[in-house]
Amino acid sequence: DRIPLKRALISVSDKAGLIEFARALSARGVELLSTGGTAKALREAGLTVRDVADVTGFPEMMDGRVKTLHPAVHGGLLALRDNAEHMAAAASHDIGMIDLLVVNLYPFEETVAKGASYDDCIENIDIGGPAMIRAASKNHAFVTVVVDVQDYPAVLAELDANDDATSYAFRQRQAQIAYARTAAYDAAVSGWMAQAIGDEMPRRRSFSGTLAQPLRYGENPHQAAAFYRDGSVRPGVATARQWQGKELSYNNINDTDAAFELVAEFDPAQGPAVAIIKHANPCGVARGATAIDAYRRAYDCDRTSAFGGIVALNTALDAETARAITEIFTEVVIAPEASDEAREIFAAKKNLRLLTTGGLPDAAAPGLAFRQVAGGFLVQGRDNGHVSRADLKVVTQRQPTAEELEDLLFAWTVAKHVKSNAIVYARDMATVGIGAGQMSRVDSTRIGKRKSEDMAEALGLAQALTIGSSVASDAFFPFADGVEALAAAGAKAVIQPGGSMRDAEVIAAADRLGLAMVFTGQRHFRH
Ligand code: 93A
Repeated sequence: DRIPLKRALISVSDKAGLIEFARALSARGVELLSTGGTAKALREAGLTVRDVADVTGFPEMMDGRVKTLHPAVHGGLLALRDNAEHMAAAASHDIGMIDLLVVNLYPFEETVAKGASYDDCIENIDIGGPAMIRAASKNHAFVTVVVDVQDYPAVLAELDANDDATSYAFRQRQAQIAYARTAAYDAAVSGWMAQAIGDEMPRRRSFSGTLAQPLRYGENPHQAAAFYRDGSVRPGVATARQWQGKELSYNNINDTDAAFELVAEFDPAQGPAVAIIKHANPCGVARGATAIDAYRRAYDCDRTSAFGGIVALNTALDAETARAITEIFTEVVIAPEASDEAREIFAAKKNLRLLTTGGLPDAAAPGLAFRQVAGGFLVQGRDNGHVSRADLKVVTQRQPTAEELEDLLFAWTVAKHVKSNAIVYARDMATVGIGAGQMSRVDSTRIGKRKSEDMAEALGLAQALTIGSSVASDAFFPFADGVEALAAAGAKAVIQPGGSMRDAEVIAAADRLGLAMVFTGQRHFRH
């Protein structure tokens, strides 16, 4: 199964590492064929190379749209070397065999990412490259294919280990990688077109990603895992720069994402916001006059749970906030930026990971969210829902005060990022009690209250901060008991979608208990 490499076709857009690789091939006696730009680069480096145009007998034409789409190329890639008819056909048409194909495609994804025009994106859809990659991969019994600059050293190592030949196992693995690349490429084109058409959920599309990082393990140590990128340039955990600390784990990535997406809801122009996340749920969120103020108030929601948590900021991390964060064990901190001084403070904490993103993602942007089920996966538009003051409908006799309204909207925004059933108590733009992930809404109500009572005791407060608070519920109250439980916790104002069959009973209970209640008309389940 060892196939010696005699002839290589190299056609690459990304010319990184090209010269060294081609020189190493040439030194092993491999004849080089190349397309225009690649051939030029190789010649300039003093290498001997034959033009593909010379092999096909056709010049590259139509702005390069047609350069390698020719039987002299595809016959050389597809012919079965052990099939007499194939070899006779090749001989009669003077088609030489190609043993190694090195292609990296027109940078379609990068062109889209930099916001190029529609026509520019179209022109960057590679046709000849994928055609050759698919041909060479199909014929991996005889042909070696390379689609990634990172694989050049592995090819040379393989040749060194096999007397300038490649093994079947190597070629098969390269073909598998190559098909992953062409599939991802076409998925990117289709996804971009869906976006251009403005169809968020087209009936027929495919999904794909490229490996960002193999992970040590998954949610648990016995699960294999990897992190894939979807090509989006959205500032966040996938595109962040990590300054220090060991590699992020599967759970870290998941929690860091939850933290950053939550703080991105809050416009930094209206002041800093901080979220502390544990197990994908917030255990404290606050806005503040300063970052450290927001951090301390978020921390005071549930100090116990904040230990070993993940902290996200919607503004730059400054030195004093960094110092405060290091007072307890924190796994990850993510922020748009971090000052030099803040980074120095963190440098002493070897286990703390610091990520900066360069900006905040747009919480209102469209996008897709996935969930796996047995036999398939569910796809939906990401929850980019938002309500503002004008959307709210007061349904009780008592109107919420201006402060209550602010806290209601704040709590509502946090509740969107809490697993259902979600109950979020807030005061002065800080959460003071969060009930998450319960099967009964009343239980979430009670948990938020109890946590607030525990904190009041720990902080030596006269009473729990849920007393006088404003509360958000991610979905409607099916019965009046939830509202009664909120009143028992001392809440004064409630925000919820409304729409229950028993809305009238729920509103009557709120009126009887002196609560102000507003409906949003929008639900934020998060399961
Ligand atoms: O426009 S194409 O789809 N038509 C082709 O026939 C073709 N053959 C190779 N683009 C084609 N390529 C691509 O050209 C390769 O995939 C590679 O990305 C690029 C290399 O061009 P150059 O050698 O001129 O820099």
